[in-house]
Amino acid sequence: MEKLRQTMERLRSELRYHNYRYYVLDQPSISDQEYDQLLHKLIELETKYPELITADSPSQRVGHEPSAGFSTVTHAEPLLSLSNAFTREDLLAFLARVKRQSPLPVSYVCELKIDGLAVSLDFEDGVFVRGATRGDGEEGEDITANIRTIRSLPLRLNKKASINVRGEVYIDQEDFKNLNQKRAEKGESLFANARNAAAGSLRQLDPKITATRPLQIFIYAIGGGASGEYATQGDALEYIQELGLRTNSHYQVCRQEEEVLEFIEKWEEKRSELPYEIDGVVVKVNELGTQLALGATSRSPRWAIAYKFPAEQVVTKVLSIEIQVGRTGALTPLAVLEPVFVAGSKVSRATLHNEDIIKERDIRLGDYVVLQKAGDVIPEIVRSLPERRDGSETPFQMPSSCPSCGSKVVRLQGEAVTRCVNGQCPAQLVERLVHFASKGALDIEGLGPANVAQLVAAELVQNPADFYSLEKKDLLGLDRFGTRSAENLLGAISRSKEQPLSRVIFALGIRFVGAEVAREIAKYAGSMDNLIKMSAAELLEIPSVGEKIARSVSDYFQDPENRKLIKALKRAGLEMSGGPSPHPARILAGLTFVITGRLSRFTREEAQELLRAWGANVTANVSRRTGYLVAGEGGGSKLDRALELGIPVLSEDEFQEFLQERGVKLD
Ligand code: 1X8
Repeated sequence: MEKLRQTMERLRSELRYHNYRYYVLDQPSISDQEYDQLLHKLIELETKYPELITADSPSQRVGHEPSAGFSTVTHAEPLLSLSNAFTREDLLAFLARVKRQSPLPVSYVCELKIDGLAVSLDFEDGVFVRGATRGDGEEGEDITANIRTIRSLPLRLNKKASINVRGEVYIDQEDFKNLNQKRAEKGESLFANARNAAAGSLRQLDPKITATRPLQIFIYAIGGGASGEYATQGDALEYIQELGLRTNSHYQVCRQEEEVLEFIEKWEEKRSELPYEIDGVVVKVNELGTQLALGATSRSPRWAIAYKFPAEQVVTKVLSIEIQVGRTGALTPLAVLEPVFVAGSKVSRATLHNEDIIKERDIRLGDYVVLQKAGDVIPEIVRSLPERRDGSETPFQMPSSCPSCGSKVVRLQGEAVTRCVNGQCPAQLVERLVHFASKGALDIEGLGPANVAQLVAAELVQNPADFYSLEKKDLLGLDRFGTRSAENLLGAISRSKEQPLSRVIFALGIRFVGAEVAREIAKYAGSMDNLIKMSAAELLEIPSVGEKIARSVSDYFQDPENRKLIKALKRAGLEMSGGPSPHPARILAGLTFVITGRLSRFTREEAQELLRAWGANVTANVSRRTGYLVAGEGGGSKLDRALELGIPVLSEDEFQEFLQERGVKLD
């Protein structure tokens, strides 16, 4: 048995070596037939002696069972996105800032920006154990079984390292074309571009299907920053290669800024010679110590930038202009185009933003226009081609009434947006409800535009809280709903009650409150009850909340309709908590104080400021809602009123003790 085990391990070792030569180095040293013979010998032995199969055997790339769904993985270290540079000026500004902020001389590494999907991979003692998508950067999906099928990823490293690496999964252009051709022959739907094909393949629940897709991978970084093995990104790339992982060979260490610019120019010209799509160049600070010193914002590292190649442009025709009504009532004109391929995908619609932009770009119905698309960016109409007009083109006119509800629309002075201001407008309601249920919000699968529109039309849902009182019989009366789909939807709705506060805040669709700001607000407020009570001034204390946001949030919660909605959501059983713990500075949140009389240790104003800084409310008059009265020397009517209402009264000494007990620092 031991001899057999050794034989099998020798076969595996040989196969690993040839895999490496073929997929990583692109320098095979045996023929495909010889490789197949080795693999078959191994599989034969493994079939006979299944107890001798190891998880990292080259035969074990395809898992056995399709899974029901992907589980969530929390990244040990967030996967940040890169900030973008679209022009030479953007890039020079980045280089200048780095130079200014760096303690030591800087060199750079330029790498190709692969147009694929970012993944995070974990190895334990040198064995591949987990692969995850980037997700929102904090949490991704566990796609280990699918990643295992990628031949250019060794399942075992050359060292017994326990490390996390990051890379990009992609499909070569040629492979993508063949894949689509095969799909066309089988009557299957086609992928719009290589990136979508790679994304779709990684999202397969059955790894057997993923295994048939020509996925490849480049590894470009090691998680956790510096280690004894390398002190620069250039060295890290070499170390990644030493581990047996596949890196992209077209990188360059640049000591001069001029070299960075030359690298970019060179690849902008030569990009079409590569077998895969790139959408730019990543420029990184080479020295890991300097990377650490520069740090990162909440979104992206300050030591790297993605220089995006200029957008691709094509000419197409505007067939008509439709009007969309958004959740805030904004009327957005949308150009319906003669379909064209641009930057790897088919485009048949493009937003025209608003009336002024259409005028500025002089876009008329029937015009030929220049359409531009850069990588993953939304396609845009840049200008019209007046020289190609034949006189049949007609200028665009913003409608004077809402295409959904027919009420008059308004455009305020100084604003570019035309709005339907009917709060009951069904199109707005549908959009608000769809937003509430969307992926970044309460994430209720099954509540897309079509189903929500049905629910609104059937008058089953008038506000988001109504989702929670839907019953199976309500759904069974709708199009495309059977017992199974109705139960699934009700399950998804019910599960959404556990979503954290931050998602609920985002889901409400408060103007100017995106997912990121919602997270900050949730962290600070700690609970919906606290948030409702916060004044605009208090909201302003939250990092990343400025005047505009603070006013919008406080206006939102002053509106009785909105308060009713929050109450209804609470009654429906939404937890609206469970998010990150409250901001340490808000340990007095929810408490209301009144201060009266003269204090000796601080002035009344100082005491007020202190309390507010730690999250408490301070009001002028004692009422049933007052939590504590702080009474200094000579308190009069307020003291009487507090005693009458049974509200606790604190002397100045007691007040200080009270604060200290709760961890409020007094200096
Ligand atoms: C994204 C990408 C990076 C690299 C190549 N391709 C990408 N798509 C690289 O560093 N070589 S880095 C990156 C990111 O950090 N978001």
